[in-house]
Amino acid sequence: MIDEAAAALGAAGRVVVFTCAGISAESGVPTFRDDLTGLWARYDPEQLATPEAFDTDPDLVWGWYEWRRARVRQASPNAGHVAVAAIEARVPGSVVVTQNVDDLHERAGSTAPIHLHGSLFAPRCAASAHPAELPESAAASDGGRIEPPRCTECDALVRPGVVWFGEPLPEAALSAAVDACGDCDVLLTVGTSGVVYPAAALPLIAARAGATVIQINPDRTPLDDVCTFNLRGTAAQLLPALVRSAF
Ligand code: BV8
Repeated sequence: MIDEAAAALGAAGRVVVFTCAGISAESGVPTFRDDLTGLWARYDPEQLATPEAFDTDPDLVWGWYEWRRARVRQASPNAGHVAVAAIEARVPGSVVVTQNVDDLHERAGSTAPIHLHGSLFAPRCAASAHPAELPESAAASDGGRIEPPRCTECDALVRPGVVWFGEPLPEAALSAAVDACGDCDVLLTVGTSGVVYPAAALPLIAARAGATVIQINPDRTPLDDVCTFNLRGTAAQLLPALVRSAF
């Protein structure tokens, strides 16, 4: 099956690579399905990643994002991220769309991945959305609660530059992603559980537009029936093999 999928990828003029938490798992960045560890073990990520949680306990939520930022800083892109950058190099005009808030695609050489859910490296004022400076060092360990910095303009709290549950996605990013998916020959979906919307609808948009949809995931997901090829395995194993066979 990987050779058939590779043939479709090799023949494609317009490719969308849609990546999610699974592609960063082999870099040591926990997915949302993985249980949180240490101090965070007793929290549900979907509870912490909400405006309500930040209103209730900003130090807890800021501490959690600083802990995640420290983990990403310590991590390195894996062969999956590198293969995505290789696809971009081989297929001009290909688009990388990610749900991830880490910067591993950029560190692997991807030019301008579309971050649907924001970034750990773009804090902003919680009141005016004015961009804010990142504190010097991210919390080194399970630092727990950390008081968020204050906005230099209006002294309001600074919040992480991510999209929380219940918040709308950045319009420009979402419409660029929807347009690219509605007009591609091949969409590669890598390491998503396919449950978080509206992002999870993107492979469906591509399939309905007649694209070949290739899924890479060690497990079954709700996207299986939408996909032309379901490749069971990990991103760092299968993406390089797919690229080698396609180009
Ligand atoms: C909104 C940033 C409206 C923050 C994130 C329709 C139906 C049902 C619910 C909804 C719906 N529409 C909206 C909702 C509500 C909600 C939602 O989808 N809830 C879900 C949980 C049911 N959506 C929202 O709230 C969205 N906003 O709808 O706003 C609105 C509109 C106008 C005005 C006001 C409001 C916002 C959603 C974005 C939330 N922010 N992240 C942060 O990171 O802290 S989501 C976050 O979780 C990630 O970004 C990612 O998107 C998601 C995790 O999903 P995955 O990436 O798929 O990862 P997961 O851990 O789930 O799975 C990992 C997969 O990888 C597994 O399948 C595993 O098998 C695989 N894997 C593991 N290892 C590997 C691997 N694969 C390959 N290789 C490996 N090595």
